[in-house]
Amino acid sequence: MQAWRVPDMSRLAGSGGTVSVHDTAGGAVVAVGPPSGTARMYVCGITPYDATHIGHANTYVAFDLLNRAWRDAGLAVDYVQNVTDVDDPLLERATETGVDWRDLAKDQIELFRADMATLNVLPPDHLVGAVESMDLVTALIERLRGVDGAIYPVDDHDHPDLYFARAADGRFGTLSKLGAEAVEIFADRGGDPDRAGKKDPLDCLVWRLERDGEPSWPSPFGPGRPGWHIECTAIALELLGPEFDVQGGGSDLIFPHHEMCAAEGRVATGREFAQAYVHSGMVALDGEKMSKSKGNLELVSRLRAQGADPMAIRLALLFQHYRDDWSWTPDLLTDAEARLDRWREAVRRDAGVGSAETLAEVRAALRNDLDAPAALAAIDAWAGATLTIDSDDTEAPTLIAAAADALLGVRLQDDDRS
Ligand code: 5CA
Ligand code: ZN
Repeated sequence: MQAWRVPDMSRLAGSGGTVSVHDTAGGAVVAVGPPSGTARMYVCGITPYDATHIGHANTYVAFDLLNRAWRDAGLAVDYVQNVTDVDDPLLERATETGVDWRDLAKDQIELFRADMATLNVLPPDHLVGAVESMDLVTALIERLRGVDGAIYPVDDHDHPDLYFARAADGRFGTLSKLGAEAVEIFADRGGDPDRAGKKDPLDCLVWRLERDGEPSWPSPFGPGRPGWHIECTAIALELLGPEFDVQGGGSDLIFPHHEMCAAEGRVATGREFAQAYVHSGMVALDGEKMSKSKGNLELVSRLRAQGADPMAIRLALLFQHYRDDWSWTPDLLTDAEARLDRWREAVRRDAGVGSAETLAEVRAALRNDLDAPAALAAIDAWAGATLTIDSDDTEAPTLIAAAADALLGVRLQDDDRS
């Protein structure tokens, strides 16, 4: 596997300035990150039961742009990502295929890391599994139990699992702003609105007591395993603290996942969970959201095996605005390959047209809600001019290549792909 590379921003001299992204809670593009020091970002990671598809890649490339834009603005970034390495879909897939759930998770995590590396996605500083976070999860549930009415055992004699009462959070709903349709969405996305014995259909599971044949961990409330949302709440609060800068993920996580995380976090700490909630759009294939459960997938590893240049895959993703929903088609890759060839040809020239304006445009586009399509258009214009106009700026090709690498994560010059 190729080593991770941290981009060298120093030659671009872009320190200072703010980075803005769209906050789902406030419904507006807002400045994110502190004026100086360290920006703190939590992005929801994979459930490792199947290979990385283009939808996942799109989401992690989007937050990679934010990571790079912050660094370019002179900030350090503390980036945390979880791995949902124990949950219903993973356990179900392991049972169906007759493999140990731990082996399935381990293999898929390795594949994910390799896929991300080939796409030049900077790794998070902490990649944290649920399995290694059981103490954090149980400590958070204990803390929530200390808040009147926040946690209760469901009224079920055989399995009095623990639930988080959404009524404990006065701001529940302010992220997704859903009405009655929330119940159906909750059911579609792993929730259990119809479970008997709950106080409210939207209360969410935090501790599932041991069942036959399921893995379990000891806890003060009996052996069991965590619900999904509490895992991310616990990991984020431990590693980043409350009011961290950005919680991110695909828009399928706005509800219930991020709504629940935010509610649990607020009730536990009395403070806002994240300062901004940022969501990437959904990628579809053949008209339907790409998803492991439906099986309509285009895999990064398959495209690679078919000979696709990973930088072209990345460019195909960057051609879409991160907040848009869009459909993957093979043409996107063909177009991206042509763009990559053009850019590579231009940066191989001994001289090009001046780069200062292009650099400013690329930087401004990315700092304005990660507008990668506008950044691509700026480099397209530079490459087009460089390839057609006699020019004498000998620094320009190197600077543009450095900017494409550092800001967009698109490697043009050193062709050292594995
Ligand atoms: N483990 C949880 C998050 S804690 C989870 O949602 N895992 S996942 O493997 O299903 O998705 C990983 C990330 O990819 C999430 O941020 C999710 O929002 C995003 N994602 C999943 N499907 C798509 C898609 N079709 N298009 C864009 N992003 C997607
Ligand atoms: Zn999550």
